Amino acid sequence: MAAPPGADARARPHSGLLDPGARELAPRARVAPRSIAEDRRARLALRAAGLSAQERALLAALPGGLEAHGGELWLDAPREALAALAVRSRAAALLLAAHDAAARPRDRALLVGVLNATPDSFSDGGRHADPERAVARGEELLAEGADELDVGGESTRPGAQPVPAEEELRRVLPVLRGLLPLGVPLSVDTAKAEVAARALEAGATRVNDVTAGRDPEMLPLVARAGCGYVAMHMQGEPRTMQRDPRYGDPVADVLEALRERAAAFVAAGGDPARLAVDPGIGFGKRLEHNLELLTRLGELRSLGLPLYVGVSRKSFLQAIDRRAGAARAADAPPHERLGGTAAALVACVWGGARWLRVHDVAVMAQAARAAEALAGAALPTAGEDRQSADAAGRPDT
Ligand code: HH2
Repeated sequence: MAAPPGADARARPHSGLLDPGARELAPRARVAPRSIAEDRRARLALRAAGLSAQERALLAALPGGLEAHGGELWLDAPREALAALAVRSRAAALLLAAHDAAARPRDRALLVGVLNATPDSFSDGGRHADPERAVARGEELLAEGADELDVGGESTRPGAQPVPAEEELRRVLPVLRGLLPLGVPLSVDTAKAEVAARALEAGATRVNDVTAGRDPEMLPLVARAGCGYVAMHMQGEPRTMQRDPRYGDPVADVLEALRERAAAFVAAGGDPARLAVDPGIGFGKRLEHNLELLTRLGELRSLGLPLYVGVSRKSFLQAIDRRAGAARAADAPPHERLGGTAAALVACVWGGARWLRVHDVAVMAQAARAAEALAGAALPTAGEDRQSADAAGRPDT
């Protein structure tokens, strides 16, 4: 059996369990980073007293199985095996929840403010086409609590036509230069290496690429520059991507595509510590694909890379309203999709997203903080749990 839960120096204490049952059963869940990134094993210390003989036999039969240590049992099993068992065993389902909650990052999610210097973006097209107005909007986003600003000069909305590099540069460079004195990290939302190179010279420190490196010059460029890079998944291209997107299992397919792009980034000489991956909500995806990705976001963390997600104001939120027969909400323009965006953001936070790309920073910062608190509030840290167990006079095992 591998090192006991909690004995691994790299292990982190858990936080954010949602189900008190899981907390009862596995009060000392630990997830070592390598167990997420590499072997995906669930290593948990659990209370023997919380298990029936039947449940104990089921768990003991898992590869790796159970080992008794004093009054505790240590489980060390592949997460997938635990997930398969969770279908028919409540204890396994609770342990799975404990593992997944422990696998969530403890750092707060960071907010990326969207700044589109375009005439045709789906929700704010034309509003910041003038560089002065775009910079003023950037200042507002910063005041609202943005941790980074993402400046784009080409819309990627469904049906959008590509824009020549010179035009994209004409749109983004003055905005980046105007924002530089604010001292906030800047990213450029572009799929063109030429635009990325000039934007980096102008002060951007990250490239947000919705094509994850389809321009053959992009990955070598970002590797040479040593800048941050967001590799986003998109099926097809913006002009046609929503015509008939298809997947086997959208989560497995997106995971494999992102794994391949991450490997290409590293092969080009990129530093994995500068890489984030994005499932590309709404990019060549139907409503059910988007929902599947958002509700199973945590599975993408098996790549061991920070997740970057954009749900803000997107049309899948309108599709949800349409499906629910909420005619009034379904007719709302994108900038009124605040409630849907906030709800989707909760799923992102609970799924472990590190970066949240949003238009409405103040409201979404509030939603993100609340989502974090709600996840954490249901589960004190291991130390607090021990204290509360002691205070209640309950045995600790
Ligand atoms: N979504 C949009 C644009 N860029 N980048 C990443 N990494 N993830 C996203 O989900 C994402 C993105 C679309 O939103 P917006 O920029 O508001 O619209 P438009 O492309 O029409 O300018």
